[in-house]
Amino acid sequence: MSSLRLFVAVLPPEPAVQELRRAVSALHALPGADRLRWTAVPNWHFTLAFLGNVDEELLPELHTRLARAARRTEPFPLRLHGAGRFGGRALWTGAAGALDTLRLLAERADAAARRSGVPMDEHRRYSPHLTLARSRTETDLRPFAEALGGFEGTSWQVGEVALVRSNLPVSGVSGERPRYEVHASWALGR
Ligand code: 2AM
Repeated sequence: MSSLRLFVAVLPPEPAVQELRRAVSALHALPGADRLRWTAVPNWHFTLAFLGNVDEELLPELHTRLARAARRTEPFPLRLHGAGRFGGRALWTGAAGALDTLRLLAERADAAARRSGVPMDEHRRYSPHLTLARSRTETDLRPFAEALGGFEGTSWQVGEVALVRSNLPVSGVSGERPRYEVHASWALGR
């Protein structure tokens, strides 16, 4: 049976992406920046739930349940905020604003996936972040996190949740990044 690699995400709107892009471009000049794998700007997102490979036959139920999760959640304010890192492996920007609602939406997306039959066995504790760069080896990311630490984006109203398909690179070309495409999206609230 064929399957799709999927995750549920909040996508920042273009003005927020451009603010972040300007802030991140300053990091590219720091020592060691060229040894990091920077995520592609059009791919920037906040993951709510990572589904992994989902059998195609589960999709109708998944769509119905995610639509319901979206409908039950009112639009909420969010902004890009500061920087952090997962050890020496990943650099990210965080979120501020109605984080309780973001978490609630993440829980609802997770529950929607489980109830649709997605095993959700790669579950991680939810920690809102937008990954900016990754490193294959343990790297000191502190200078990058410090340089971006004061970043505050303009708040926007999250009005939509997206189911995103991740197409992993098949070429084997080192450094090639996954391609993401929005598979479906639903408006929040009624
Ligand atoms: P990351 O940015 O921290 O790597 C697409 O891969 C998205 O799903 C990314 O945001 C990635 O988080 C997230 N992701 C990948 N594997 C995951 C997992 N096992 N659990 C939770 N999120 C995951």
